[in-house]
Amino acid sequence: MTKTFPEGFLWGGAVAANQYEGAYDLDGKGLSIQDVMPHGIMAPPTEEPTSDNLKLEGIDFYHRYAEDIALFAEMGFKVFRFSIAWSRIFPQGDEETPNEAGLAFYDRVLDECEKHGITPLVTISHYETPLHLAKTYDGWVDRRLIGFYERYARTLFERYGHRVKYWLTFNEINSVIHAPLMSGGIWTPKEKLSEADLYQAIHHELVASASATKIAHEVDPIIKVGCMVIAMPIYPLTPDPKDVLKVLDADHANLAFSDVHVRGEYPGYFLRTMRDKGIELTITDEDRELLKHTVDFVSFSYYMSLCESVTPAPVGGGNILGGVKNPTLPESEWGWQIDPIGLRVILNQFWDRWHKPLFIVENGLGAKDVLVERDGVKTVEDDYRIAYLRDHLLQVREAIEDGVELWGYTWWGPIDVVSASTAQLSKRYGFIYVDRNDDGTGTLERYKKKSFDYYANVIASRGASLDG
Ligand code: BGP
Repeated sequence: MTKTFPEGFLWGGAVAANQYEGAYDLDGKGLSIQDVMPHGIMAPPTEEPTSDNLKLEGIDFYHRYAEDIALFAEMGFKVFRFSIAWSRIFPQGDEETPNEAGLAFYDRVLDECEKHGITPLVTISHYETPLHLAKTYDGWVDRRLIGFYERYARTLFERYGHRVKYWLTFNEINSVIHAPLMSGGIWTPKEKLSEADLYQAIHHELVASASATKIAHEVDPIIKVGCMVIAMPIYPLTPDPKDVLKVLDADHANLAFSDVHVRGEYPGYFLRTMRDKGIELTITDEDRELLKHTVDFVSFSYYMSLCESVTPAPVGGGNILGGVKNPTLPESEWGWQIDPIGLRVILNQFWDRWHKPLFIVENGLGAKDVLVERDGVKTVEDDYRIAYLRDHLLQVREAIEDGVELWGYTWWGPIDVVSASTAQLSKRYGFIYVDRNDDGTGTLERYKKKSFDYYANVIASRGASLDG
């Protein structure tokens, strides 16, 4: 029997401003932390923007948005997830009034989405804290960031709330433990950052997220606000109960964020961690009240699973979170282990844990593509990407059969963008190839890959073509 996805399922793709917009200093935009991170998350930032930073120009979506959104529409996208660059709206982050030219740009993007009947899904903060907030306040370590973020979020809801129903507060909020600068705008180098400051920053982000949820619902009750986390099933490497316990600890470290977002208070295991670490968080009564404004849905990125073990074992490659390599799984050219079944596992776990609607807002394969010519047309024969997409969607379909309430699926990087972790363009995810190379050369021309038609067919058949 052919199984299809539900009617109204939101199929689409996801991107982030700093990885594709370019125009880093146009129309009043201020600098963001990404403008001084030319070499990815592990490398220290530079003093000034440098010409080897591919994000400064990105793939020039800022000027080519109409053409790109038309291509998404051609694939049949129902939803387009993008982020707003905070430093386009508040160039320094702490101003009283927003930059009108920045706001107008996103009006134009939304116009194009509406023209094609594509529902926008907007991330308010996706790894692009204004640089001034990072340098002057040490990012989210400073409580004043809550107020700046509230002003920014309110500005967005008031301006776009009538045309944007779905919002995400922070991209992969649980990554801040591992990537304090990229995720928390924390300028203090990771090795010098105290755990007390890190957890206080986390608390500030969680309060800001809840406060934005409250504001959104006040501005327009129809708005749906979601949290966004890295989802990572963690398996014990062996049946040793100590390995299982290690998995529990690792799960808790990841899930604390979404537990607070969904339950409106800190879970007991998190408070215990604070006690064990000797950290006394500053939590006001007002903070506690704000945290009760819980999210409408839980969204997440899924790229891989990992293992945990108490005995030393080879380290897993990966998307920000650490862990042990799974000896049973293949991996991408960047060492990210490929585990479609893990997606079904995590969908079920999340649904069972919270009974909140879920949204897969990132999933994809970063690979080296080779542009070839077929019948006089340039393309990429990316069968590996098609296989990845098919295998994951088949598991998503199973999870829906299991009873999981899932609103949609946005493939990460439907068009090639600059990588978040390595800042390369050669780590390509797109169904659309962009002619730009790691050395900055290239015409920026767009070409459809083989996966372009494949995804279009999947969407048109509501997943029935996956069996073909
Ligand atoms: C997630 C980020 C995205 C995106 C993706 C792929 O962690 O939210 O911004 O980039 O991973 O990662 P990368 O670009 O490092 O391959």
